[in-house]
Amino acid sequence: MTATSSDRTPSLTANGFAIDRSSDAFAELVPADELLDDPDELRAAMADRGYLLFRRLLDPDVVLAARREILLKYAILGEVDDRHPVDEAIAGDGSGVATANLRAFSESVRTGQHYLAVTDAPAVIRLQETLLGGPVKTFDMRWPRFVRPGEGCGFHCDGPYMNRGTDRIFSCWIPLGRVRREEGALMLLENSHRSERLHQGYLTADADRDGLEWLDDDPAAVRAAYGTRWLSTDFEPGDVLCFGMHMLHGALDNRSLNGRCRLSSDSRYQRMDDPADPRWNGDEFDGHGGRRVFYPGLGRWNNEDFQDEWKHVDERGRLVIANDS
Ligand SMILES: O=C(O)CCC(=O)C(=O)O
Repeated sequence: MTATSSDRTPSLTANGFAIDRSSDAFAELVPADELLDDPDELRAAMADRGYLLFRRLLDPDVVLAARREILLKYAILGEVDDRHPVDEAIAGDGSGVATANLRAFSESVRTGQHYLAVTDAPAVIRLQETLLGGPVKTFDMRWPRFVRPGEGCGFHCDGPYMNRGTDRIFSCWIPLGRVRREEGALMLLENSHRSERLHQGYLTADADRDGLEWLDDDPAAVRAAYGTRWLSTDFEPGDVLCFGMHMLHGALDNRSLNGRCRLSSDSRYQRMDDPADPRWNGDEFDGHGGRRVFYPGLGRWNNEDFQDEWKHVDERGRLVIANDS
């Protein structure tokens, strides 16, 4: 029997749950490239769809330089197997993670010059200025994300994590290299930005004060409760996905068959004249507090105490990980 193309399409999961790919449950994100030069249409589309996807908003070479800069650092930890070309991001044994200074590592990754050239690219800043109607700043914290095969991300909105200053903020999810659906692409829940249930409950919370965990991990249950269809796509270097604080999202699991890790970035933008969330802005911002560093993955805790993304370290920056992961 010959294989059909659907036989060869890997199945998609999120948090280990199969994704229903029927047309009323799952669809493609719609690009907004043709709106880029029309500020009113752009703002209207953001209000209507809750997201804007741009293909090749960024120069792919700038993105790929950031990719290489970051993957070389992960290769030092053994997280990338450099018996393959480093740019392929094939997962290594991570043998250096336990003994490395992850505080220094994490800062080095998120302050790399090639990485900053992506998050703060003129095209991204112009887009944000159009959406926000004035001069903008990038949050001082940036979230470069390395996602190993088998890993994903629980469902949440960004609001409760970012909204102590204002909720006039947009997130940009930027693939740092190709990210096919089955390699862990971001997924947004269509129309969730209008969900009254979210607005009356979850979106009034402050993630730290209220000890939020992931909202849920079951994509079908979340879809039924808060939106219409899950939306995702295959991403290429140069693409940018922008969405607001009320959009419910998560990620498809990275199910790469050849061990490819997913590399992407989250960055946030707000008007300069709006108050900034002190968790992520200022000379010595303190994130979720305590002695921890942004180092996503390595286990699943339903994000209790932010552990899926933030890892406790000792005074020398060495990983201190809970035994029950
Ligand atoms: O890239 C991911 O897996 C999740 C990113 C995300 O949802 C976020 O940072 O808010």
